[in-house]
Amino acid sequence: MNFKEAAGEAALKYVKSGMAVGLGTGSTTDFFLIALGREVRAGNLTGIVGVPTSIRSENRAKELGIALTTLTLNAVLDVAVDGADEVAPLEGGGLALTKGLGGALLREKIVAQAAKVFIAIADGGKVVDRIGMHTALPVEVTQFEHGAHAGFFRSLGANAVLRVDAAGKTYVTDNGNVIYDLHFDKAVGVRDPAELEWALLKRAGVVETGLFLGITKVALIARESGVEERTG
Ligand code: A5P
Repeated sequence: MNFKEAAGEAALKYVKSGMAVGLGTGSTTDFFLIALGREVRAGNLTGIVGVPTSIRSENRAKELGIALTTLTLNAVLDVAVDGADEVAPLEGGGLALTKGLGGALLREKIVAQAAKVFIAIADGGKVVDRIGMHTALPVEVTQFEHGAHAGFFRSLGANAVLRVDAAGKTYVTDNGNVIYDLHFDKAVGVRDPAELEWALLKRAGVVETGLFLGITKVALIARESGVEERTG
């Protein structure tokens, strides 16, 4: 079993029959979806309904036999499970995540905020001292005049790169927006993620950031030595 699979399997113990479950996006979460689908089909978990965080996860859940619902019908989820691109301690307590390399950050945050318990699953390679030390921070912005943000992102200390798809075309999210990946100095990372998030969110045109601050109740980190549980 690889680390992503170990993390995905470990999240299963937080799911009980009758729960409404947020279904994340990404290669680690895919192992959780496979495990959840397996238990549902075997009849070990009954009455499970899921809210997917992307069209990709929606299709995957359908393939795996996981029934779906919406936040309109189930405004509060019992639990949500999702991957992360970075996991770091937050100054003052709690956990900070970077998310969105898979492009689903907006729906992921909507679903995470709707969950009583949000669980992040990752392999040990995602653990950092500070956000921004390992990966870029994805920021979803409206297509309208998105080029206008370049100077703003620079003023925040970031080298911002408009995301493109494999064919080199501008990447468009499930919500019809585009993504800028903000690269900070990896040696330093982001000293104050809360301040950065606030600066980004108050800018018109910025729809959401990949910063998940203080949302995570438990991070399941899989390594050679086993799956570590970090509480947020
Ligand atoms: C999707 O938009 C992301 O937030 C993913 O959850 C995150 O990128 C982790 O993906 P992997 O599990 O594929 O590394």
